[in-house]
Amino acid sequence: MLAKAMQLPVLGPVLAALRVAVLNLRSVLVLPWGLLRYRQTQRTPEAAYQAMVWLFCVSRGKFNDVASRLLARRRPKLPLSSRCGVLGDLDAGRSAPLVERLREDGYVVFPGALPAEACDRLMNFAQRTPALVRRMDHEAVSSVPRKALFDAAEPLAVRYDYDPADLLNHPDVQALLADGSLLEVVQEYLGCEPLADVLSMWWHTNYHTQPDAEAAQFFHFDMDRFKWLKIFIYLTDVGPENGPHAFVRGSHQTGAIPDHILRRGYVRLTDEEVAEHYPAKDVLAFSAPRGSIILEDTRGLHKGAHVTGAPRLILQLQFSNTLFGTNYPRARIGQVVAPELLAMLDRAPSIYRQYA
Ligand SMILES: O=C(O)CCC(=O)C(=O)O
Repeated sequence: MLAKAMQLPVLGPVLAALRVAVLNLRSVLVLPWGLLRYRQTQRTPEAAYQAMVWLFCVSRGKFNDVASRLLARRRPKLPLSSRCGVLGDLDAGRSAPLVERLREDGYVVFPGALPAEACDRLMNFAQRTPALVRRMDHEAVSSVPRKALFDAAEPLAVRYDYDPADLLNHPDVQALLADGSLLEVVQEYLGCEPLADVLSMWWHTNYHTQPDAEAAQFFHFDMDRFKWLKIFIYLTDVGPENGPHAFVRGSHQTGAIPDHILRRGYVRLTDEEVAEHYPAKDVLAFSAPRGSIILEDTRGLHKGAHVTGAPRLILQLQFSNTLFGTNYPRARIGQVVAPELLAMLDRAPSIYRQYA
């Protein structure tokens, strides 16, 4: 009896280690199969996606680094014809310091980089296009429509999402997808020809009195691909009360998220949990005028802060080094109206293969 009791505390760690070993082995076996299936079908089997997330967590990011280096060898960077655009003229190596800051800090902010006219046109689009009403609170409210026009005076939900298919037809979105300065930074950061990936635009409102986990208002890391860069564009002025985007500086780096958080997998973290591990000076919230662009590696911890005042409208583009990972609903460009995108589709159609 005594001998049994003495063994019990040992058994816990042994079983845990055994479980980790089994999951490691399973992931290492499932992943190559998943990559093969992805090549055949352009869809990622769920088990293979879970294996990717697991391997990221147990290796504290090293697995993604190795996979990304291998991918970069297969798809070299493009010779871009223009490196000019919303971030300025990035010719002659001018992107290097930006990429260095992305590697070091995980983000770079360009205040007011998108011209006011483009912000106006996108706001106009948001005001006349029905968006998905996402109450997030799981209440069965049959009176709330699935899609509605956003009304700032009377929001029906904490979040409204625009359909990527609608966004893809907008001339300014098309121009941003083909923007020479964005493509330059993205491909230097990824180290390979980029792939246009998740495209979204959403309102965050003060509909809820508390932050909402499903609306990405708690800290979390993304893990949809091996490597990616997100481009957030504020389309409203954002101050502390409008749900500024928040990021933990440096948390995108390999090994920067502590083991005990990664062991919990893909979870939402409270501000207190984040404060336990990172100095306050590294927990940043970006108040900035409309048109501001934030480039960010959201492998690091980030969130949209809770909105207590006027709603925030944000546009998000993403470029990744593979589309293996989360399967997003397919969306297609209806008509190419931006000359910039027309030119890029001609030069490098593979960048846009998920949309074209
Ligand atoms: O709304 C925000 O600022 C956060 C967005 C976010 O968490 C994400 O895109 O993963």
